[in-house]
Amino acid sequence: MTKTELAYTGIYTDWTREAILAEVEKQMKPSRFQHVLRVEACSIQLAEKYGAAVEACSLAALLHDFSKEHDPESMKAIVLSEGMDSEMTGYGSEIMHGPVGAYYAKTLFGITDEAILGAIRQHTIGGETMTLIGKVLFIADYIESGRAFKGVDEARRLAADSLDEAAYFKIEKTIIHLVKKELPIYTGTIYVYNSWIQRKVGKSE
Ligand code: DGI
Ligand code: FE
Ligand code: FE
Repeated sequence: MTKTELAYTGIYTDWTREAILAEVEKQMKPSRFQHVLRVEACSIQLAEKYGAAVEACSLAALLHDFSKEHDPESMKAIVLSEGMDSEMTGYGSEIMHGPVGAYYAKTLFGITDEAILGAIRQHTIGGETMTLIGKVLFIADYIESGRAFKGVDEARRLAADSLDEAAYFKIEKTIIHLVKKELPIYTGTIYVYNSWIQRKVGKSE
């Protein structure tokens, strides 16, 4: 399936693909919009390989960074009024943009599919449990063709064999990266790391 064949209308949202792209493009600088399109392309490839719902993965990718460049004060207002974890407000837009992006996916784009909303919500830190759609977005955001950090080739190799191995790699490397940069780690990030490492250790016993 090519991207232009994706319609969405009536399946996940009444918005057309063109209208979604136009709205997303308005929210961010051109370089980030290009990142979004690359995440979508990578998500579609992973979805086809692992048997995930292609249109749902495409839609989650297009909307995943919707709020990334929004004013942190407006995001904070949504976090508090929606009863989300207020600790998220202490990390600028980094932690809030996933959950706030999911809020816009629901309220602005009318998406009710919990797998799509959860994928957007969890895309930065992952989750103790993730759906297939959630894992596809989590990995595609990390390995899309424009990413060039040390370790991305290893992540791409892992993703060719196992979404779980790639997800664990991202979770572990993100913690290491944050520690090296002396950045504060959100409690949710540590919680997700603990749940994945416990499962991994459990597996090898
Ligand atoms: O939005 P993107 O840049 O495409 O990617 P993303 O949503 O995965 O965001 C990645 C950023 O979030 C990256 O710079 C690391 C940061 N991040 C993830 N977990 C934490 C965090 N930053 C802090 N300070 N604490 C965290 O726990
Ligand atoms: Fe993001
Ligand atoms: Fe992203």
